Amino acid sequence: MTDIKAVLRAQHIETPSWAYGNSGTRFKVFAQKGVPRDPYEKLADAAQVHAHTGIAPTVALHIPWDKVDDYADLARHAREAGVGIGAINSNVFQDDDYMLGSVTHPSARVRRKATDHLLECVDIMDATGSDTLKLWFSDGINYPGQDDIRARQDRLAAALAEVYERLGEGQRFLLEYKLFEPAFYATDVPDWGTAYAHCAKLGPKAQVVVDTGHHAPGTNIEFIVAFLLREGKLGGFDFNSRFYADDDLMVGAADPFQLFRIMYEVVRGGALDDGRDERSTEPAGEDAGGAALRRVAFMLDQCHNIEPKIPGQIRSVMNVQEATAKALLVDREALSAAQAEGDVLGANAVFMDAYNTDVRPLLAELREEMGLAPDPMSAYAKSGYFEKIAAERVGGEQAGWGA
Ligand code: RM4
Ligand code: MN
Repeated sequence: MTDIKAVLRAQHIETPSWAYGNSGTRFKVFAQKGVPRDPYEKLADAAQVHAHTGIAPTVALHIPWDKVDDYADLARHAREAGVGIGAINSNVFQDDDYMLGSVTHPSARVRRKATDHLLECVDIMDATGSDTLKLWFSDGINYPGQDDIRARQDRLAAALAEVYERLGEGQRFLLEYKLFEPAFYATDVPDWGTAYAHCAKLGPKAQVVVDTGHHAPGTNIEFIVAFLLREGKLGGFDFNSRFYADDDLMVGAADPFQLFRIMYEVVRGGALDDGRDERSTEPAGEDAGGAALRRVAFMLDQCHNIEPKIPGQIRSVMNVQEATAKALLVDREALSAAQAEGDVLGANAVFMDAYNTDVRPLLAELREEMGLAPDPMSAYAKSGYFEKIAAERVGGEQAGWGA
């Protein structure tokens, strides 16, 4: 139990700056009270999530949504608020030039522009001390014959190679895949195999990120996790959940059992043991290189359309924490013994026993040991923070995703 608590205490879940702004579906984005108007206010909100959960010490940025004049100043502000800057997310999907793609676009001029943006994101990593660049490409085609599928892979490979070369010591990029949308016929990075192949060719600083919402229904995501971990190519997660297509609902809301199965493979693959010292909110030092490459980043990638945002993030962090605690409770010795004996039902029972354990008392105890309130949701509600931001953040333009 002490061991489990030590691992849980060191867990690090990164929240996304865009979760604090107004976002949602393609059809309507509902404005909420108290929503941040700039990246500084987003970081202040993220700091609340960390203050109440104790395990969300970093925040991912999305460029240009979080563009500021002085990134070092933003990083300083984050540190003062009690959090650090996490992954830098690039955005090559919201410019008119990208209608037919970004790095895979048929025009060399557009490809140059997109690649330059990715390089600019590495500059921002340098300025903020971030060690991780996250690449998601909406690139693809809607109609058979629209463009050459193979040539687009060549263009993608060329852009990735250029970004890879630009990465400094201790920096890496994570390549994200998504089955479909916005491209409806052929997406250029549609699955983990494509992402893996590009990363494998480039080297250790290129790793795959698994966005749990980006698979076909019925896909065995934990298998992908086990496989990538075995290959040393799992760079991180974008956690969210979905009932149909990519909906960016709160992680663990749609299928807590799937989240448990994923976290079990994470535990089994040793991915919670590495990079514990990475919880620091200080920028990564020169010597942090190896640790950055070994670390699996547990990031949330969610939008809160109808639910309040800060509590939505708190709930999500707690969902990952609960799944992790259950995964850690799996009696690995008993499981291995049952597996070795071919005891199908016995092995399954060991697995299910852990899943069916109520870990909430354990987590409440852990939080108290960490000097936190046992229930982060009610602690946040009672803190008065929401009333404060709702009163203060009047006027100005609320942050959104600019779609
Ligand atoms: C994409 C993808 C990226 C995220 C954007 C907002 O579907 O999941 O990770 O940055 O959405
Ligand atoms: Mn994502």
